[in-house]
Amino acid sequence: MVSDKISATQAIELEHKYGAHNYHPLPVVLNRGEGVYVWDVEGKRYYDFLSAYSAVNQGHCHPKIINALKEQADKLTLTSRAFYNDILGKYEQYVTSYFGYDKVLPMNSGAEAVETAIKLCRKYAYEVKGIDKNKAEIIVCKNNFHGRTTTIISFSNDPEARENFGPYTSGFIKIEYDNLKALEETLNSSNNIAGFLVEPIQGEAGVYVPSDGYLAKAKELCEKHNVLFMADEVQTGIARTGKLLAVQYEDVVPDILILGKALSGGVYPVSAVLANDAIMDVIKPGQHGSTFGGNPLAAAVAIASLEVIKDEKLAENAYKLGNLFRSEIQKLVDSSEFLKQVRGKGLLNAIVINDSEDSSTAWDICLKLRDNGLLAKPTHGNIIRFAPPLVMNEEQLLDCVAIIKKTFNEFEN
Ligand code: IF1
Repeated sequence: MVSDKISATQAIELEHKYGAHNYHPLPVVLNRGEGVYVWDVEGKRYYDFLSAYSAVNQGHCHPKIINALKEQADKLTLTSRAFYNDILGKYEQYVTSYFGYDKVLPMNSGAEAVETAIKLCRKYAYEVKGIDKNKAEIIVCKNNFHGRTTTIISFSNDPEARENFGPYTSGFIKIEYDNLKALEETLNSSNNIAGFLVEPIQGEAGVYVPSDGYLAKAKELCEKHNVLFMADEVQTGIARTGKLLAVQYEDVVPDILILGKALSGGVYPVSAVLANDAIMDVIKPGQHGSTFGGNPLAAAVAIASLEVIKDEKLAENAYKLGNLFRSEIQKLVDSSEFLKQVRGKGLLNAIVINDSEDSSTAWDICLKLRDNGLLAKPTHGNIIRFAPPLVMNEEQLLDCVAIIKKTFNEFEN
């Protein structure tokens, strides 16, 4: 049954009838992926410019990662953490030395990793810093996106993400993103601040890159106030923005680093929280965990995924192609009334259309891009995110720029 062929219409109808309506996908039904390409059920090929929200940085079905998955799947998939297994420790050693931390706490989804960071930060605040019980506060930024759990949406300001999901978790202070004065004032306003949780680039907000120096100065302010700096690199991490981590543009070393998505090359849900012993050691047996966190399949897949990033110099490639993409699109922006701006870092970019935020223009453009062989998704009515797999080459990127150019031209006239 699983292997039976179905048409695009059937596939869409099945999802619509039997699946919760918590998404509004672009109408395209995919059944194969390889590198920068995906194919629909009719065999039409597309450039993937979403990369599953930056999870597929290493390209679809990377042979090295798939082999690691298959080999491990034949041997051992899950032990739970009730027992040891022979690969988790190797992965922990690999990932901690890769990112330069003493310890890792393995989880599965990005949201779980963010939850883990919040719990770790609070526990450290009570047990090491000495904040009074239940008084700890964490500073977060407006327009953040950190996931979908009840606690995380408690500090979102997106009405869709929040409405009618209350009561909400308390203990969070929202400040403006990219505003050091707001951070400093909030840090000065209370002795109960435990941490600052921030995305190095705000993805969902529309690929909003903060001012140069913001992250470095924010880290400095946190240090001064003995407040943990927590970087959510779930989307920006693992070479997406042209460095292994986006915080490396400003030589910032977060106290707590949160990773997910491309940690597995999009092959399997793998997330992680990294910290040094002084922080991580506050978590003792029984205090946090997950049945699947750190399972053997995840460990094997994550090692292979991180090796691919280094072996294929994907951060360097994302840096180079990102500059090319923005300079090519900037030419379009300069010559068009229809386009407002291109912004981003590495291969995490957005094009802002000259229309209102609640317009359907970005959606309509994405439908046309699809017809022209390129898949992207709007982040707002007038913003489209462009984030291809990092294994793209220059020729392919220029081909994509031509598709984008042709599509925009169809709209202008
Ligand atoms: C969806 C956006 C991307 C994230 C950051 C944690 C998580 C995410 C910085 C949670 C997840 C996703 C999930 C995806 C849409 C999406 C997204 F549009 F909302 F902003 F990537 F661009 N921190 N981001 O970006 O990770 O629990 O999902 O593994 O469908 O909701 P998760």
